Amino acid sequence: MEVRAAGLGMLRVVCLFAVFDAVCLLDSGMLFPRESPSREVKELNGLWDFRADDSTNRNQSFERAWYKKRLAETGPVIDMPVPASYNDITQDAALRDFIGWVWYEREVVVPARWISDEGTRVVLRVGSAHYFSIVWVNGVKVTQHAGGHLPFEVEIGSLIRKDPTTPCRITIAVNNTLNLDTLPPGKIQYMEDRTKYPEGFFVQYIYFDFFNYAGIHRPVLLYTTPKAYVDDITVVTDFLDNAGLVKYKVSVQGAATGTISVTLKDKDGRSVASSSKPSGVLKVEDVNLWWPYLMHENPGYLYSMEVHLMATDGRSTYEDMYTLPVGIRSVAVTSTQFLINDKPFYFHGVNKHEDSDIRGKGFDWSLIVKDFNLLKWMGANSFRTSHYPYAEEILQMCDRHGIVVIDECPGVGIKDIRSFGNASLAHHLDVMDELVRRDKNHPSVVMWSVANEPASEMPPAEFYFETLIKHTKDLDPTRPVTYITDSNYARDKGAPFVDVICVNSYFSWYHDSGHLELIPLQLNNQFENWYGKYKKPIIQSEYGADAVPGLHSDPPVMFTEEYQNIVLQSYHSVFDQKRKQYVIGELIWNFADFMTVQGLTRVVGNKKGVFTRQRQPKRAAFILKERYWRLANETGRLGLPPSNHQSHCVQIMKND
Ligand code: GCB
Repeated sequence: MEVRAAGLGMLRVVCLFAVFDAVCLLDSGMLFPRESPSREVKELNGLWDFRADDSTNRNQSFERAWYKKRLAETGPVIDMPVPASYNDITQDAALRDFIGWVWYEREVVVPARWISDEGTRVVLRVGSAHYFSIVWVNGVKVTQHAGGHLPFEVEIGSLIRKDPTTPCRITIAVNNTLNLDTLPPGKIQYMEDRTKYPEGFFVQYIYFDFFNYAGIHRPVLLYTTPKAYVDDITVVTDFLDNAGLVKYKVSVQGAATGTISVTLKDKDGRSVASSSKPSGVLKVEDVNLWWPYLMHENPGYLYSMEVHLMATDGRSTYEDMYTLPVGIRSVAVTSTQFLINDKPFYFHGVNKHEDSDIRGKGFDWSLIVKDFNLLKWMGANSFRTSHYPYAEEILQMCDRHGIVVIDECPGVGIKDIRSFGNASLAHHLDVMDELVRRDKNHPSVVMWSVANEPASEMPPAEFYFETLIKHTKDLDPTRPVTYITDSNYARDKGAPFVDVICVNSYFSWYHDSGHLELIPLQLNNQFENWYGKYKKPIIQSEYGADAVPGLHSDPPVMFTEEYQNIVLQSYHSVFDQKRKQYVIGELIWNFADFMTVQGLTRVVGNKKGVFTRQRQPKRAAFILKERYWRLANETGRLGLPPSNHQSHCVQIMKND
């Protein structure tokens, strides 16, 4: 490891840790549910009863209180898998395009011991449900949540103990309606012209380019903790010479007094540091830093922080254990560089979506693992969670594989001036609270993105983004903050507040369609203008072109694979000049084709993927693969060849 001037390094560590308490501002935790000797997890994934409220006023389900009885007693129900979007599960176009309340219900057998043991908390957790959710247990409302991409949970132990003989009936109503204050924003319009539209006909306008999939998208589970429990852990890491430093804080709920022990273990289970205080700094000699994929021969190194609590509430003693994976690394930004562990990091990666056939935005391990295999195959070292927070399990994969993440909140499509008002801003601040609380401990997350392509030239954008970015930095002063712009450098109102300029542009596609020859000139000017004005490092956060797989033409025309390739290559030649100066990354739009609303510019979805929606490569995937491995060799200090494994084992179909 490079030895830094001791004075300077120490100063940075002191500064970093001085601001640490800010990361602990939020009063309750949202630790990922993990099993431990003191905690059990019961997944409620599988088939739930499902019914959409398609009444004309979209409110009959509440008028008739569907939550009070079994859903099947209110009318016909169908099987609905959880997690999954409901839209593409049936053959019914009305359900695919449904706007309003849908109802999910499931009866759960709760282990008797969870019920009989008063010292056990039983927590119901929903990984995410899009967009607004209300939850009842045995007909009693227990919680509600606004926002489609972050988890919410509620303790239900006392409720299920009231009548231990009845099964635990969980009802979740989910509404995908978007309005000007939701994130993302949308607008409902009722059509009044009776010569064209029947009574009650309305449309949901959205200002973003992906299908507004809805339903319960991530796992639902019950988990237990003891009555006194580890509620939250915050870690901030750095290093000095070859010692790793882990500043931590453990918060406890349910007991006024207790003892805590914290042990940091390496990959082999050896204790490398420990403490008996609820907060402090753990020092790790000969540290294995967390490095990005292709930047080090041992990327994604994770320690395990085992937190052990013994607490008493006066009557009983409780013991809780929680283990948090910890990656030790630093992040910093200069006017021309993005530094991870003090080394320049170049983002060569992708933008993604949570999107696939049939399951829509539903969580699916097979898809996740396939995507990681594709990312690693193509030599991608990073992605942006365009345009909303992804499942936490995906971030855990990033931690383990060393894939660097720009973590984006669902602030996509803020285009209407009314979406810059106080109510929208207040909700946006809340969503950032939830996002930082959930993702603050992931080493893979190196930057927050608070929005995508807002109308940042509108006058209220200045106050809006100043407030939002300052708030995010107050929550987490250890990571840079950005938003993604497509605005002109001279008109953009939020850029003074970001740490890194992230620009989307589609030269020769949305502007000067067909004129590939203009890309170098326009892209060069884009970079020079932004850097000239702001002197901040720049990421090309989106670029690309639609290609219908198998469509060919030479000379290239739009929508062919050849056209997509020339767009990519023309951008790359400019990136290669500018990355020697201040361009710190390039993220292709998009990793894979994805579904959108129907419209004149979309042929069964957005086709800018370098993979198809079924994850088969277009020609562009090979161009990126060749480039990313070359970049890894140049910028990642590894000298790795692209792996071209040939399989020697084939399956042969016998015809005779
Ligand atoms: C963008 C948006 C992204 C779209 C993309 C496109 O600028 O950020 O959501 O899908 O362009 O293909 O139009």
